[in-house]
Amino acid sequence: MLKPSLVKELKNILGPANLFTSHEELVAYSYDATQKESLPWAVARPAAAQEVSDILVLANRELIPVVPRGAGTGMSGGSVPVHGGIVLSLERMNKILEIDGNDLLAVVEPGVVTGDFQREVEARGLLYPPDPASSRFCTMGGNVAECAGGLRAVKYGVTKDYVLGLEVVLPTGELIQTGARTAKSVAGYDLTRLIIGSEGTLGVVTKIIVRLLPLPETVRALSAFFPDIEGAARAVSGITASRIIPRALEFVDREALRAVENYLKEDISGGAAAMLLVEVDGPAPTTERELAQIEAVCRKAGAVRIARAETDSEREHIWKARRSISPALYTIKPKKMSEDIVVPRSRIPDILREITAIGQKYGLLIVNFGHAGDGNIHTNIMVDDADLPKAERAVKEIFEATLRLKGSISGEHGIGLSKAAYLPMEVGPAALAAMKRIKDALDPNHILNPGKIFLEKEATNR
Ligand code: 2HG
Ligand code: ZN
Repeated sequence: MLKPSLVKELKNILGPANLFTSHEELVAYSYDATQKESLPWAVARPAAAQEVSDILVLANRELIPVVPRGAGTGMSGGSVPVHGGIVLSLERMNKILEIDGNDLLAVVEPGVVTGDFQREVEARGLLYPPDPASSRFCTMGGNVAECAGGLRAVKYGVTKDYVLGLEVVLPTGELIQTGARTAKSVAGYDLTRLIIGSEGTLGVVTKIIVRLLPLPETVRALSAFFPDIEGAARAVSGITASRIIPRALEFVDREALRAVENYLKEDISGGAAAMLLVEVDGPAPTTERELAQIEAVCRKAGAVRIARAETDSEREHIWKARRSISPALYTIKPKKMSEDIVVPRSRIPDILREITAIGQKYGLLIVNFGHAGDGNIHTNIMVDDADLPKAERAVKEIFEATLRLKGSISGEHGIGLSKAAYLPMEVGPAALAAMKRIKDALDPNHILNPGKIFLEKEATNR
């Protein structure tokens, strides 16, 4: 609960309409896509960096937690206010400030919806490549906080590869500019990279300068269906072995296919056990040649059916099915533990074998899909409440297997609450201590997004 005097002070900063304190409003900002929830004491909706700064100064004075929030689509609990406090929703800071086709950059506020931004730049013949599966809802600020990856990372990289600079309010209230509007800049420590992926624990991003690319001349896609997951894995290796880098290379296993078919009430796969979705872009002769090569590789790997998307609407249809997997999985079980392990691409068959064995050992249904081209697999353990303890043990074993294969426990969703217990397994004590010293230096009172990334107690808060 906030003291009435603080409510008054916050209303003075924000204007009375932009501070929410009613129970219904607090519930609406209490959760993210992990289904974890915790009520904040208040929700602040600033319209400017100065308001963000004033709130952080007040929060430091009063030692109140502040939790930055985009659209709440996060997959690791990053925006869940586990210690209460103020949720700082950036939803009103939603302007595209500039799109510069000469310098190939854009400047946006954090609350801009990523998909809206992609459409705006595409209308000007430009491309913003990062493309999280939730692009219709997620925001650019949330993408920066988590260093979102998504569907096109295999060719184009992830959010950090497109951010040139940031405006950030530090936890203590100072406003800083990081990076520059240039293709290069090595002036001092790279604070841009430090803030990207820091999950709202080191600063509140109030402006983002991103790099753009020319829009590719053509985009072509196909789906390929396999009688087993091994065939799909062989095709993934075959495609990269033919020196083609598609802009998307996604795989979907049997359970995920069935879930999405039920959800969309449509037979997509004709009963296949695995599907690959492949998209290439570039000049027309190149994409035509690459598509034919990919078809040949898929056939050789055992594909039973290959369907080219001949029109833009067919292509959108394929991607709609892919983007629907995450919500569709809730038709199987009420809860899912969404992991986003990543292994060197060549180790995908090994990790899938290990995951199957772990699922069998614990009698758990584990669904796998995702960014095969990146080695980034969305391993979803489907559970009822009663399954949670054994699912937790299964997750630990999956992470151990991932690290043995020289992978990482999170490719794109971040550590947040879900993986805080496991971060030490990957980074070790010295790196963990260095990370904590950075946190202490920038946020001496630990008011900004407390309880995230670093474990506070033994339980994992899942
Ligand atoms: C995706 O690629 C998202 O669809 C969500 O990263 C993954 O639900 C998931 O596990
Ligand atoms: Zn993903």
